[in-house]
Amino acid sequence: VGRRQSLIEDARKEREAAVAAAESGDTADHIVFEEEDGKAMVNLFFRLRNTKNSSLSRTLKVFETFEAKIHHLETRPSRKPKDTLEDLEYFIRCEVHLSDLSTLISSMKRISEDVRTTKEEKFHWFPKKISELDRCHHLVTKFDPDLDQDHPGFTDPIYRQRRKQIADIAFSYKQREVFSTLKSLYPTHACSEHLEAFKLLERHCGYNENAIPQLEDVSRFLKERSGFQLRPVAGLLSARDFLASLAFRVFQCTQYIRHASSPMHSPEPDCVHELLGHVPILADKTFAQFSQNIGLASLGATDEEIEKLSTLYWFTVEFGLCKQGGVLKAYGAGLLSSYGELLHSLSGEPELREFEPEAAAVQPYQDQTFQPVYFVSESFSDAKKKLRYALANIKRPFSVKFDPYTYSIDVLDNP
Ligand code: HBI
Ligand code: NLE
Ligand code: FE
Repeated sequence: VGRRQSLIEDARKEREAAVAAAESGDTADHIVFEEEDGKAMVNLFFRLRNTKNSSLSRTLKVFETFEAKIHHLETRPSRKPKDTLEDLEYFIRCEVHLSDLSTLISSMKRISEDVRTTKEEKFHWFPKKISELDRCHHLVTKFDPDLDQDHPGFTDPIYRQRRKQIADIAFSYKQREVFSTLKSLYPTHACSEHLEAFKLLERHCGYNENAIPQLEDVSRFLKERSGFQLRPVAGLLSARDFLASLAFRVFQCTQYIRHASSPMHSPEPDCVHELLGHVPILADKTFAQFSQNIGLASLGATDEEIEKLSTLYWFTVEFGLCKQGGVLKAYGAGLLSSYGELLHSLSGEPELREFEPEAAAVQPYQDQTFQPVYFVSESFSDAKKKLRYALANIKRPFSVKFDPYTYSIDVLDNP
């Protein structure tokens, strides 16, 4: 109890010193910490008169706007001689990005009085990398149709709504960091088939960090290389439907992109996953055949078999590893589209097993986070051979054959 008491006492003294420093506008020791990501802990002191225009909720909106995380807030009656007991002084300790700090302070000065901070910047934050332009988004609100009564669109709610939508898109624009981050890992982590196709996609299909290529262009490329084509799909399909399309060498491609808050891992497929993970590998003829074989085996299969086939698909097409020149590489699309899991899979930490279709088909898997187990194939042809044996064991009262001339499935009754 004694120790706890003295910790509380220390914390109180520290806070009082911070309030006093903020109050006097003392600019010594102003940044308590500045992390790599450009955030700083800031003490702010201000006064709110008890009038209609100044309210704490309005003030807190400012903090919300700049995503300043409030760690501590305290109030006391104002000490100004003319103020009443209802006029309050505030002390706020918050974490804010340095690029937002000066705008936060000037906004505060507009709606409250006596704003002082221990963090007056010595020099202004400025962007040092092109991606930091994402933080240079502070608007001059002078002509904002929502705020300026003289704006020609002020009385037109539909116009203002449209402007807001356009503004939201601009605010959430992030430089496409996923592409360049993943690309930097491929030379050491991706199998040679992926690397080769990726180069061609950069050269011929507009793969680059500033744009998402068109489905049509990528589909044309794939069709020339391996006969696979792409078609758009709105989200995660049932395993049965998804596998059926593989039988026709059709790959269903999602059209949306992962949420910007988690660029390095998405639990569901998105266009990053399809374009950087699946497409390059699907350009390989052996792998294309492997994928189509799983698809053909799924046609008319029982629910139990579909479950096994999709697990098999999971540990090969999505999360497969292979050996190349004695070195482990990734060929699974779920690895090649996730920076985090790509590193994890080859880190030596997870368990690795030799690829055996029977074992892989019943191995429990993770679709929320990284896999604890990966299967390693000797090569695509080896995996294809093993798969063929395993698929031959699935008994159906009919057999199927894909006719590449008519793009249709021939069904043959088994005697
Ligand atoms: N649906 N759209 C889409 N994309 C996939 O990659 C996908 C799917 N449904 C199921 C699935 N993948 C696999 O996990 C297996 O169940 C076949
Ligand atoms: N985890 C993968 C990624 O982040 O790209 C997607 C997996 C889809 C099965
Ligand atoms: Fe996938």
